Amino acid sequence: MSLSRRSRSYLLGLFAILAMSEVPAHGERNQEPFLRMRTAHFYDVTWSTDKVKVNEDVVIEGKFRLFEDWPANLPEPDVAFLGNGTPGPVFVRTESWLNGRPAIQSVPLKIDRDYAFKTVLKGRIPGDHHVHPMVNVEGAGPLMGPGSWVQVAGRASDFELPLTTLDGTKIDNLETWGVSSVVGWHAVWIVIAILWLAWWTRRPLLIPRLVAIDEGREKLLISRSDLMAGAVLIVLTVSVVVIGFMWAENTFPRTIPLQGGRAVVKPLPRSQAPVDVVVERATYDVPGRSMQIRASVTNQGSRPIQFGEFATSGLRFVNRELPAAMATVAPNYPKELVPPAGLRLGDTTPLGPGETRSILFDMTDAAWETERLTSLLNDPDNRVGGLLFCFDDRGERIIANVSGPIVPIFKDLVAHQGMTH
Ligand SMILES: [Cu+2]
Repeated sequence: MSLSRRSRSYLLGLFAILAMSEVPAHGERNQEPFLRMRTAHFYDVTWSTDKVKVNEDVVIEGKFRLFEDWPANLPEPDVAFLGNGTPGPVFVRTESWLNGRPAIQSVPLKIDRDYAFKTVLKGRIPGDHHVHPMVNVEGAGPLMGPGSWVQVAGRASDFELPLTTLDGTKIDNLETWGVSSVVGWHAVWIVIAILWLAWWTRRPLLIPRLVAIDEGREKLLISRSDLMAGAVLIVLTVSVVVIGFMWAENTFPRTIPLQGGRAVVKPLPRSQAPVDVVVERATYDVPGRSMQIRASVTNQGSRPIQFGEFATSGLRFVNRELPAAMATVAPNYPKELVPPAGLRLGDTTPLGPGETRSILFDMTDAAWETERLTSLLNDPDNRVGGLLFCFDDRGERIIANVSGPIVPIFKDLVAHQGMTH
């Protein structure tokens, strides 16, 4: 059964394509859209560098808002933990901060509030790694922010994690510290276990012993020397435990258990000039890969505002016509997360103080498909969620929540809600 030449070359070609094609993600796109659109919205995320050596730091900073329209099927973020989404332990997180407070422990977080985070990651294993900020919520799982590529250069064997403990003990490398005593104590117990097993296995085993019991001669099975060996082993085991305890107490006189308590972090203050967005109709045009949201927007502030960005699931639909909004996109921000057409508005006149107007927001891009967000149309709860970034005439930013049910449009021929209506 040999493959024909043709099918062989076909297979080779297929493998070549598979080998060449980049694998750009590590699972973040497989998260359900409701998880990505209606839980933690990350914004202002920055990566201090895209290239480090082993032992060098990359600092990830930014903010996230826990969305107002939190999915009903998820537990609320009463226990949350700040982490990082990376492919395995390729970095070591040496610092975690939430609103300037240490976030080493889990914290309860509040829905519809914003938090500023900072994590410091130290390069450990060389390679090109996609690095995301992440919040783990008990019961809801990991909520990922946007990802950027960070290259770690050098050799993994050069990695070091030195530390000085509270009592002044200097640890050269936390990666290997204490490993020898763990191995040593395991070895002691393994030797004892092997001796004990060997003592019994050197004699006839299961079947002869069963026969002896069946014949009522079980007294033959345990000899005087067996009893002696058992007694020696009891004495040896108890002595090893006592000696081990004394050794540990002596070597490490002060030990503090891992701290399992909860920290408390206050959310960032709310905006003083809120913008209210009430979604009137949201549609997703499946063939056109276009999301359109018609919403009634009320400016409750005292200055006119314009709309600069719609952010959802790490994607940033930025209004290219608004310089204040474009200025927030750093040159090194991952390009694939900033769709080129951006946010287009049905009406670009600024919204005056106290004014309410129905405005059409248009976000058209293949990213809806490539980021697999369109599978939200198959959800039993198909609601869209995101943040609308508004800018007043002084460039001040106000962040509004946008959420509502979304209706798919499957036919190309159906008229869009016109941009000019
Ligand atoms: Cu990623």
